[in-house]
Amino acid sequence: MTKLYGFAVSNYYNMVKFALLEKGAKFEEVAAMPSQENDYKAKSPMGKVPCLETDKGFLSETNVILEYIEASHASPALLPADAFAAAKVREVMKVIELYIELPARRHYGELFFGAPRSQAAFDEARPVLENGVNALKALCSFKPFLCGNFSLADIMAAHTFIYAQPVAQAIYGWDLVAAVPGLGAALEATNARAAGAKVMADQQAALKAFQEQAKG
Ligand SMILES: N[C@@H](CCC(=O)N[C@@H](CS)C(=O)NCC(=O)O)C(=O)O
Repeated sequence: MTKLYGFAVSNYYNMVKFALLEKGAKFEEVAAMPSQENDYKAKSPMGKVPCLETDKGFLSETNVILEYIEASHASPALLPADAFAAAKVREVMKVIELYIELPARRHYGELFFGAPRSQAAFDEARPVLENGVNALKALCSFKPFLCGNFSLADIMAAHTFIYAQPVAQAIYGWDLVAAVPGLGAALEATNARAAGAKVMADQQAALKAFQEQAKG
């Protein structure tokens, strides 16, 4: 049986879980934290969460796992059949990962773990986020989802903005979602899907437990 390793606070983990649930795939969740121990790195070579155990072996890197899920479960399609349209969805996914998720992630330490502000992160992340937001405005139709029909890009967006929005709000006083007309409604529709609601409920419960544990 397919096994998804990770934890429900991880937004990358939740992207994969969302896709598996959308596909109606049978899978088991295995609790795992990022680790540089050799036994975990045998599964996920960078020691990151998530990784997926399949009947042929392990896979890491969320976009790769999402592509594998799409290729191995035909229905419902989460990428368009047309090659160009599918590439446009992948373009949006790449923009979200490189120019929203990764710059926002530079502030996770400050916002979620009480780390001191990194001035370099403060100065460098905002212009990247601005370009990312502008790219989404240019690339997405929001009719009604990011690229028209529901796709992997919506899954990635939902579990990127879930943390990127509060990060940008707290660090820059900037509402990233409101900055992209149509994005808020698309995210709401994504999170209202049965799979989206299940992932969100699990994420909220895990986040609460995580915050309570952190308080000690
Ligand atoms: N590029 C990786 C990033 C995954 C990632 O950063 N996961 C976080 C948890 S949300 C993690 O494992 N962090 C620990 C680390 O970076 O060592 C992917 O796409 O799966």
